[in-house]
Amino acid sequence: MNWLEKQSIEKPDKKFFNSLTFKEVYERVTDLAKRLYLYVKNQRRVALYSNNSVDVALFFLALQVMQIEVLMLNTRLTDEEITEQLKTLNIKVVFSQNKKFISFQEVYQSDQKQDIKLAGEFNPEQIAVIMNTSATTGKFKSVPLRWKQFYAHVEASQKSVGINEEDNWLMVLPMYHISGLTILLRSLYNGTAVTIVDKFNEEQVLKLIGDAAINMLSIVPTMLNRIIDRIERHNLRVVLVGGEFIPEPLVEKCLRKNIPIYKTYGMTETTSQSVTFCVFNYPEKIDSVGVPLEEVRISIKNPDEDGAGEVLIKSPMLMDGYLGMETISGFFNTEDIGYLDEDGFLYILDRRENIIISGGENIYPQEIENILYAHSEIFECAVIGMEDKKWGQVPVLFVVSSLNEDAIYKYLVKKIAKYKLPQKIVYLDELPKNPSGKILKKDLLKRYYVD
Ligand code: S0N
Ligand code: MG
Ligand code: MG
Ligand code: MG
Repeated sequence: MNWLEKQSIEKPDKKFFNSLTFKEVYERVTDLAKRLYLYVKNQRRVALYSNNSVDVALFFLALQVMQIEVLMLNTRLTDEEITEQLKTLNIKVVFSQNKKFISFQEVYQSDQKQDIKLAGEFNPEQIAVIMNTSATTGKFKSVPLRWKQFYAHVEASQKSVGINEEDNWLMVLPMYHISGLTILLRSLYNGTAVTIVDKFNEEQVLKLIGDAAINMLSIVPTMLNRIIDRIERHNLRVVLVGGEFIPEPLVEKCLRKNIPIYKTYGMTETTSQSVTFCVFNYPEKIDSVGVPLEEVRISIKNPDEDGAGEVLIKSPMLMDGYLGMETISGFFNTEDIGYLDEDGFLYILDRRENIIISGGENIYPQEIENILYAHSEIFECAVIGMEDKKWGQVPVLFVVSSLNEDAIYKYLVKKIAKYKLPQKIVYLDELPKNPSGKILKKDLLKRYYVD
């Protein structure tokens, strides 16, 4: 029996998400699967394109009981980026919130129902979701997550943050990121409630927190910064914060306001959370990202004299390997730099080289540079992350080019999502290079400080 069927029998009248009970979700999903059959009958893999909604949650679950691989598309991507992802993954069928693809409404209204056999149990080896992550090469990599990774994740996560029958987890992080999707899956496994909102709206989130309607929250620092000063009363049991560097003043504010902040470190490749801790319990470890979840092992590769090196992770939540690439045997190299203290707490000193995290979205300079170099009037370029009050970091472009700013933006805006666009362009006659011709990125920011 799969988790949804089980909860619909054990807790039929309990709220699952928004106004729907577990039994209602089960019935809606079963009905939807029958209507979906004709659309997906020859497909092994389809995509969902949607901001958070009850519909996308229902479609996701229906595709799971049909044992179809689901690519979750980031709705901030441009049409060109989406086309490229669908082509690479050989996906022909996309369901979406709007008419861009096959709309959810169309499927609900279809009267072509097929009686089909649905998954009794989620097969551990079945790929449940695929999420594409940007990569240092400039081309995205596809992370396939199988049910076995989710089985391991929900248990380990539950042990790290506990469970309460009254839990109601606010989903403001997008379901197309692992940070949002795992909220749905943890709650499905735990038999607890989720509140899905379509986008991050400060007033709405503050109201939900203030009314004590929700007690569980996953959030990135960029969002938390926007609301922290205005949180007064609350009933929060766990606030899971991660996805980007977490500034210490933000953590301190949470502590002062009695907000139970759990710092977390994880990524799509590890099915989210790998390392977590409640800062209340270990205020002296405020700088760390926490201790490994059960069955997670952390190892530091080539440590320097201070014990810092590349952070390696091994765990049952770790993906088998990127699609089309080698299977990982043993440890996965996050390429982030960190160290473990004597109590086993992990500290992240530096994110992997060249990654820029803007508002929780990962940006790889190489991707933007490759696109720029494809233009005949861009002679040299380097994209570098700069600290930013609002987004944590933003990309800045250093360029040697005969194009003006407008022309550069016009060229980029069709090709890359808006959050990847350089927030500033600095023109130079030539970029600093080492004797072998490699652009000295670290020098650039220092030498041409921009504010
Ligand atoms: C921060 C968010 C909410 C910002 O979106 P907002 O305010 O809704 O913006 P819009 O109204 O859509 O657009 C306004 C303008 O802002 C630009 N823009 C939007 N987002 C960004 C951005 N990130 N960077 C830069 N610019 C942005 C728009 O383009 C628009 O521009 P103009 O005005 O010019 O048209 C939103 O970005 C957001 O939802 N961010 C969070 C994404 C996220 O979930 N990231 C985490 C990914 N990481 C993981 O999944 C692994 C870690 C993890 O699992 C985890 C993380 C946190 C907590 C828990 C966990 C866990 O382990 O469970
Ligand atoms: Mg991601
Ligand atoms: Mg907004
Ligand atoms: Mg955008």
